[in-house]
Amino acid sequence: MKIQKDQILGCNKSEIENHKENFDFLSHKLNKQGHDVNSILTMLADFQVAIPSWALGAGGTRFGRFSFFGEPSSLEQKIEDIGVLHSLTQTAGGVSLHIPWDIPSDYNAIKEQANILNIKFDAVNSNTFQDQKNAKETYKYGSLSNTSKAVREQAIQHNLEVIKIGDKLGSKALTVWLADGSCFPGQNNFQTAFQNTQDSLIDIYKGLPDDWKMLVEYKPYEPNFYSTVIQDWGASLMLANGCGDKAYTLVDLGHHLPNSNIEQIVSILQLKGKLGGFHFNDSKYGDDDLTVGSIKPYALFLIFNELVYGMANNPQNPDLAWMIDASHNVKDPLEDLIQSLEAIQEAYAKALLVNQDELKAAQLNNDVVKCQEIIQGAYRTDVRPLLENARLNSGGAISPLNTYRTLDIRGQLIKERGKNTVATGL
Ligand code: AOS
Ligand code: ZN
Ligand code: ZN
Repeated sequence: MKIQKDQILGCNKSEIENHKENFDFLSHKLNKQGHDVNSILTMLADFQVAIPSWALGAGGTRFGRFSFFGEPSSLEQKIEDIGVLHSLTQTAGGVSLHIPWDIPSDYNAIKEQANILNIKFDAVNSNTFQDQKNAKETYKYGSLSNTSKAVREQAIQHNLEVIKIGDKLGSKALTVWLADGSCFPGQNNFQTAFQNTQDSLIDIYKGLPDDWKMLVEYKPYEPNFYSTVIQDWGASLMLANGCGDKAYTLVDLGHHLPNSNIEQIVSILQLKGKLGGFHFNDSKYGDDDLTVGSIKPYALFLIFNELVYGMANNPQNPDLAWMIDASHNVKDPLEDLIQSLEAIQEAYAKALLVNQDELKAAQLNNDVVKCQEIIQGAYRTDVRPLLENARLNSGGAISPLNTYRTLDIRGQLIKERGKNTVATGL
């Protein structure tokens, strides 16, 4: 499955007149306000988000999984799907693999395929939350934090193996997310579990190539429901600091207790040069992994506002690894990812419209009302014509979703792969 350039051009034809009208109106208005529309368009075009291999099939819950037709069942097919997303949106320029779900059988072939599609291998994810076939030790009571040295050693070796696999593909980061924790008070000694985790991470860190990063993801609960070893950004930051300069905190939007001020967390981590990666999704209750921007788009914008500020003012913080971490049951996964990518670009574009000089002046005057007006003025702008234009300039679709449907991509995938496919992964 590959979308040809002229198929996209064909679909753009019916949208171009409308687009031009909306874009001219908006860019005229923004230029008058003193914005540099061209540089905003370049920034939008440069902003690339990695797609995780496990988001391309239907997700599931512990109550069941309803598969979606024409899902990818091999790594090649997953990359093919990301290729489709990338040609339409021009924003999905990366893939994030999960080992062992995505071990390549032929490294050169997979690299060449990704290269042709202009997709780079982003952070690789290790998996010590499931027991693997023929594994000697079990992760039932934890992996890097386990009281058994043999279990910890197995988990460390797995992470080192993941680094090796990623290295062969050109990845530059390892993401560590642990399910480690406890379900009942008294089950674990918090201090021992934390110390074991730190020591294990240091052992993994020693195997990190010089130009790699280690991203430590936190999460307050699930699958353990009393305590999680790396429960919050504080725990993650302590562990990263305990490892060294190449270790960073990774923020996943769904991994916070209700009403946490996530924008403040990302802001301070950037100030300290310790924000390494970011997982996008949305949620109403917990780690719901819903489509980005589907529940709390204003919160997403406020987070982007801090990210934009940090990217402009915190050279001490490295470039971030951006990834969509969403997965669910009810939508065509590719349509869902198109919606997520759109929501990300939309929040980013709005954040780029915040006039930082004016905001600073209003802050210094303690003009609280003006501060809010500036922030909300940017948020209320309909920036979609900017997104359309950025895509158009890079050869993408004015409307990725309409084009996806007009070209009947899902229908073609079903023809190629069959109806009752099951994706590998969760
Ligand atoms: C789990 O809740 C985390 O969000 C992980 O980043 C990720 O979803 C997991 O590693 C996928 O299997
Ligand atoms: Zn995540
Ligand atoms: Zn999660």
